[in-house]
This record gives sequence, C-alpha cells and structure tokens, in this order.
Amino acid sequence: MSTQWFPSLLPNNQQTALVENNQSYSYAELDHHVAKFTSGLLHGRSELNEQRIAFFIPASLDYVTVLLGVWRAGGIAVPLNVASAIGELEHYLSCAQASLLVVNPEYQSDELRSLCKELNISIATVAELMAPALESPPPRLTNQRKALMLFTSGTTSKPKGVVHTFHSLSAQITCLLQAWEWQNDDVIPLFLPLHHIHGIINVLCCGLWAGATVHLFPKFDTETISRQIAEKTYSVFMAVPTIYVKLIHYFATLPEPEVQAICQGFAEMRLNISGSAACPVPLFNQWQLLTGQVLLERYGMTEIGMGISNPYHGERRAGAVGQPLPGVAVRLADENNQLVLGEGEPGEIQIKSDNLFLEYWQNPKATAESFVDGWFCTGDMAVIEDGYYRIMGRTSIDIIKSGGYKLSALEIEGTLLNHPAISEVAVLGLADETWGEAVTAVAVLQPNCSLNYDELKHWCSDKMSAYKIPKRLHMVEALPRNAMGKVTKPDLKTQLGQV
Ligand code: MLC
Ligand code: AMP
Repeated sequence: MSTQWFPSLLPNNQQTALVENNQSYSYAELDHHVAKFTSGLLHGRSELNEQRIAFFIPASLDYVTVLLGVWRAGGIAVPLNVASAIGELEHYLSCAQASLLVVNPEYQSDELRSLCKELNISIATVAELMAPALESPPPRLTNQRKALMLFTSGTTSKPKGVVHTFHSLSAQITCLLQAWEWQNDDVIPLFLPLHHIHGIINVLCCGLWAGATVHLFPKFDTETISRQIAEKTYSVFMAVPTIYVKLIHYFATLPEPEVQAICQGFAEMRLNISGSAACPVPLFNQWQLLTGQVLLERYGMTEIGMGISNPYHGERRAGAVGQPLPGVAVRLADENNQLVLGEGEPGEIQIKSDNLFLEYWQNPKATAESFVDGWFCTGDMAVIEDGYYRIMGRTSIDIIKSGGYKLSALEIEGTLLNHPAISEVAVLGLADETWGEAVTAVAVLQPNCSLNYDELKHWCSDKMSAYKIPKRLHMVEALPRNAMGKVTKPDLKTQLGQV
C-alpha cells in the first residue's frame, strides 16, 4: 500500500477501477482519462496554485476524472451537491470564489449559465476540457496543500467551506484502509452523494487507494443495487442507517425467495458499515437477523473524517460507535471544558488527529472558535460505557440529521421566513423511523393568511435542496419564547409530543 498521495500514482494496470452503467474502466484507463483532463485543466500552466475548481456532476467516470484531475493539477476540488437549488449554488460558488465550474452537459441550465456569468466563473464540460496527456509528470505538491472544500451546515445560517489538505485526506484514507482491512479485490457500490466525506473518502478514495473496484450509481437505486447484491457482486457495503431501513421496507414488497437471495448476498460480504447518523439498536438487530451481518457502526464528521469506530475484529456493539481509530485522540469535556474522565459521564467529543481539517474557508474566526487548546470541538455528546463510546446527541438543537444529511434549522428558517404567509417559524428535527430526524416547521401565520403543507412544499421546491424541505408543518398561535425572546425549542418539541 503506497503511503504517497494516490491521484498521481494510480496503478497502470487492467484491474477494474470503476463500473458505471455496466461499462468497466480499468485503472490504466482511469489514469489516462485523468491525465488528459489534467492537461486540459492546466492549459500550459505548471499548476493551478489552489484555484477552486467546482464541479456539478453525479457519480460517474467524469466525476472521478475531475476530482483526481483537479488534485493532480494543484487545484482545490469543490464538489457540489447535484440536488442543489440555484440559491444554494450561488452561495457555494461565491463563497469558494471558484474560477471554473465543470458540469455535465445535461446540467448546463440557462439559470446556471447566467449565475456563472454573474459571478465571473467559466463553465465547461469534461469533454470540452480534455487535451492530449502531457509527457511531463504532474506538478509535485507538498502534502500541506489545500485539496478539498466541502460545505457543511453549521449552527450559523449559511454553510461554511471545510478545507482539507492532501495531508489530512491521506491520513483519513490510510487510517480506514488499515482499520477496515481494505483489499484490492474488494468491490463496493457507491450510491451516496458525492459532495460529502462519506461517499468521497470512505468509499471512493479508500476504494481507489486500495486498488479495489467501485461501482458508481448516481443515487440509491434500490432495485438495481439489490439485484447486484443477490448476484454476489460486492464484498463491502457502506451506507447511512436510512438506507438499511429502506432496504428492509423494500424486502417487505418482494417474494420470499428474492428476499432470501438478497440477504444471502449481504451475508457473504466481508463487511457492512453504518454511519453518518445514529444506527438505532432495533435496526442493528433486525439487520443481523435478516443477513447475519453485524453492522460495524462508526462516527465521523466533515471536519474530522472518521473518528471513532467499532472494530473490524472483535465486539461490534449495538448503539455504540466503538473506540478511537488509529491516529485519532478523543476526549470528552463538560460545558466548562473540564475533562470528563469517568465512565458513564457525558461530555462533548473533542478530537486531535492528522485527519482534521485545516480551516473554514476564509473564516479564521469560526475556525478558531471551533478549537479549544488544539482540540476540535465536535458539538456531539457522548459517554464511555464498558470502554466504548456511545453518542448521546448534539449540543445544538439547531442541527438536524435527516437521512445522514446534516441540516441547519436556522438556514431553513431563514428561507421559510421569506414566505409571504409566514410571520414566525421554528424548524426542528423530530424523531422519525426512516429519516432518523424529520425536518418539521412550526409556523405562526401573518394575519388573514392561510397555508397548507402542499403549498409550502411547492414554494420551497426551487429554494432549497429537496431533502431540506420540511416533512411536516404545524401551525401555532405563538411560539414559546424565553425572557430574552428566543424560541425555546425543547418546549416546542414537548408540545409536539417529543421529549
Ligand atoms: C431524500 N429525501 C430526503 C432525504 N433524501 N428527505 C429527507 N432527508 C433525506 N436525507 C426525500 C427527497 O427529497 C424526496 O422527497 C424523497 O425523499 C425521495 O427522494 P430520493 O432521492 O428518491 O430518496 P432516496 O434516494 O431514497 O434518498 C435517501 C438517501 C439519501 C438516504 C439515499 O438521503 C442519501 O443518500 N443520504 C446520505 C447522505 C450522506 O451521504 N451523508 C453523509 C454526510 S458526511 P419527495 O417529497 O420529493 O418525494 C457525514 C460524516 C460521516 O455525515 O460520519 O459520514
Ligand atoms: P457532517 O457534518 O455532515 O459531516 O455530519 C457529521 C455529524 O454526523 C456528526 O457531528 C454527528 O452528529 C453525526 N454522526 C456521524 N456518525 C454518527 C453515528 N454513528 N452516530 C450518531 N451520529 C453520527
């Protein structure tokens, strides 16, 4: 296993690197694509000097070509959520000050073109950028160079750009290759969104660095993926809990022999992983009952990569996330930042590791505020029980986890307040069997106005990514507020029947 940064060192062999729509691409072919794209991107320059190259491309050979090509050329890759609304894209592109947006031909809407024109950003497809591969090797870059910018919802209203370096990404990948024993004969389906660390690092980059095979899907296509599983195509499966729930719901629609075949496909894999959100204990148990697989649950975050994991060998405990990964130091601290040392006592998870992000893009204040004495404060609460960490929740009620996506209640409230019928609104995450938490809006209407759920959903559809749109709407006369006028969301949750 190479300890160097892999995009410049893809093996020149015939092993299958990627499969897209039944078309296979060997590592040699991928390398050649990336070389041509890098050449076109450089366009005679020696390197990109950390220019931000954004891309708006679903999981595909093109996506991988752009990601690796930008890294080879010395740019910062900014993969964008392909489900974004135009207003969200405007924020990402202007915050990153991207110089170029690489798009799929079918994603080049007039709206996107005029946005790029307004922001002075060039726009091109992968095919347009391809050029004959350079004879000379790609530029040599130090591993402190900035490599990747991902947008994450914080407690503040607008998503911040989380910047990782080649160093932090290499540390994250090598740590997982070791902990989960990646092999070059592994085959893994990749259906997770490719603007988040889970899909990009845990699946795609680990797979490619290990020399394994990654099957690309633009979204979670239950039927096709289940068929492949029944045919024993895959050895490893990584997903958010919602996907395991959706699979179980899907099984209920199938004849028994088909369910048996899919479950047998899972049974024969070497590893099933769950993460990005809490895996409920009943789900963990049900999965084991159906497939024989003991889910390996792990805990991570955009800023830290993966931090804590149940073991590959040894006890994988339901409801717990296990122990710190190799190279990750974890401590728990109370609200006064005093270390919590006893088992069973809750504290905020704080992390020190080579895996950590470098900074929030052009936001030194937010970066500094997220560290205490060199420890990154995750905002997640945990306890240690019998040597394993168990996540208890988050310090902020304004962070919602829905189907593995981290959402800012304040960002959604900010948009909903523009609705002409809404006078006041509070957004909450309420417990939900499928999504973990379901985005719920509680609104006070303007005098003489009315609003129903379908109207709200329709109004939201071009203003936010579909998965942020509230799943429920409650109307109230007034929101509960404390003496300072702040909405007391825990009271609101209680009013809605949740503790
Ligand atoms: C889709 N929908 C969601 C949703 N995903 N609603 C709430 N929360 C979500 N996460 C809605 C759509 O808007 C649509 O609504 C309906 O569900 C069907 O959409 P779909 O696209 O067909 O859904 P599906 O493909 O089933 O998507 C579900 C999912 C997806 C679970 C596959 O959400 C997903 O890929 N989640 C993973 C996110 C992830 O990778 N997070 C990792 C972040 S990194 P309607 O009303 O129009 O029908 C991180 C660090 C770490 O957290 O530790 O990993
Ligand atoms: P993101 O900012 O999108 O990377 O999401 C990171 C957040 O996901 C963490 O801060 C946790 O709140 C949550 N998370 C990730 N893995 C788990 C897990 N196994 N259990 C509970 N929460 C998790």
